[in-house]
Amino acid sequence: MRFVGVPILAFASSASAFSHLRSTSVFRATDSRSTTSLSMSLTLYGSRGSRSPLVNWAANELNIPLEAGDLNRNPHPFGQIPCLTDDNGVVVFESGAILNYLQSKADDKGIHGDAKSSAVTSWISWANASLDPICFLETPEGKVYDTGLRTSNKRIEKLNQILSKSSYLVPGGFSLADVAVASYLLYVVQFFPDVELHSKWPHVVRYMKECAAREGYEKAFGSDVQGFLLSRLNEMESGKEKKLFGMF
Ligand SMILES: N[C@@H](CCC(=O)N[C@@H](CS)C(=O)NCC(=O)O)C(=O)O
Repeated sequence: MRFVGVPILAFASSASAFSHLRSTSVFRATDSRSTTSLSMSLTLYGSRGSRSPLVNWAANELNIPLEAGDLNRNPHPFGQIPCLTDDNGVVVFESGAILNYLQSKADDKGIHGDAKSSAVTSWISWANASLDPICFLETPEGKVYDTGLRTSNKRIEKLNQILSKSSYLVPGGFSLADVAVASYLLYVVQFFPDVELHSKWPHVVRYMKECAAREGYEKAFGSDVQGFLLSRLNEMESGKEKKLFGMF
């Protein structure tokens, strides 16, 4: 989903333009006349002038009350809004994942039963909504012409920091969050084998290697793809330039 050309959101998506909102209090979301009964309270880190009101709208429609979070304590891994927490350790980021979470609460079932499943869902959404357009630059006709990983990028920089502290994205080990995120990163090396990632993001390269080395990856993509990727990622680690053409 792109918001290019919508002035208020374009303004809010700039990190520096956004910084003044951190001290601004956030409005309370819901009409509390007939609320969905929840055993915990939900906190939304968000602000007017961003896309977080779409979460408030969903909560209003479902009659789910939301507390306003202090933006200085926003736990979103990339510091963005919206982000939603509950008091059982659940953190959900990406607006689409938050809507899924709210719907599952209203239905009293669903994929967000605990902190791990909500984190996995959030990363899957992030991979699709945010990582994909960084990895693959498209013409207006939708043709991929290059990767955004040739230049510095603050999201990948943050991902590198996250992966410097933990092997995988969600505590507890490898999960579908890693399938979602590593798939895109590894496709970049398949399509653009000359790209160099290690000097900028060594922890991301370490992570890509561990994910690509998995048996499940080999079974899905084939041993030739796996072998090519591992050899190219090893070359990056040892500082070698890519001299030959890649797989495609
Ligand atoms: N795909 C994300 C996009 C989140 C996003 O770009 N949020 C903007 C506000 S609308 C933001 O936090 N910008 C500040 C930043 O990127 O540092 C979602 O749907 O939640």
